[in-house]
Amino acid sequence: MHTQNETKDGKRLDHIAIAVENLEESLVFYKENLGLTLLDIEVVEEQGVRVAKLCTGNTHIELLEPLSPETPVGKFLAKNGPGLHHICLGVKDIKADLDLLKQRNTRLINDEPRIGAGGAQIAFVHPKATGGVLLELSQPQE
Ligand code: CMX
Repeated sequence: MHTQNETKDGKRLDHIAIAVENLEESLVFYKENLGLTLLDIEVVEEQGVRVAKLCTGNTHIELLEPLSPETPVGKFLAKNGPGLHHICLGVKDIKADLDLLKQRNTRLINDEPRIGAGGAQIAFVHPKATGGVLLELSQPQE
């Protein structure tokens, strides 16, 4: 049964991700000044980021610090400076969602799921397909 927090097929807003130059400096605002709880800090080598996960109830905020300037977040920061990087929808069946998007000729960054933070299966949809927002789909680890 679906709840008010998710769609019929189990989609829900999982997180909003913000690109930052330095996690610890950014955490002064989000954790100390705003009072959000820091759940975890994790390095995701494949995506080239160090991720701080902050609890915001049913969803969370992720702060993304690049591991190097050549990574997607490093390039984003060089071009735009810190700011909103992507939104993430939690999904129940990422392969089915990707298949449907492929059938609809949607511009995907990842045709097949990769492993992201927390061991989730993830895939990105190109901002040109979504109205200018980088979109991550994420199927949490069972
Ligand atoms: N949000 C919105 N638009 C974005 C964007 C973002 N985060 N990043 C790039 N764009 C836009 C650019 O503004 C540009 O638009 P215009 O052509 O109108 O100028 C267009 O997309 C292409 O941008 P680019 O800088 O030339 O492209 P890049 O080579 O930097 O690649 C992207 C952009 C999205 C394909 C690349 O960053 C990517 O593959 N991202 C997916 C992986 C990722 O972001 N991983 C980090 C997070 C991992 C995690 O959270 O675990």
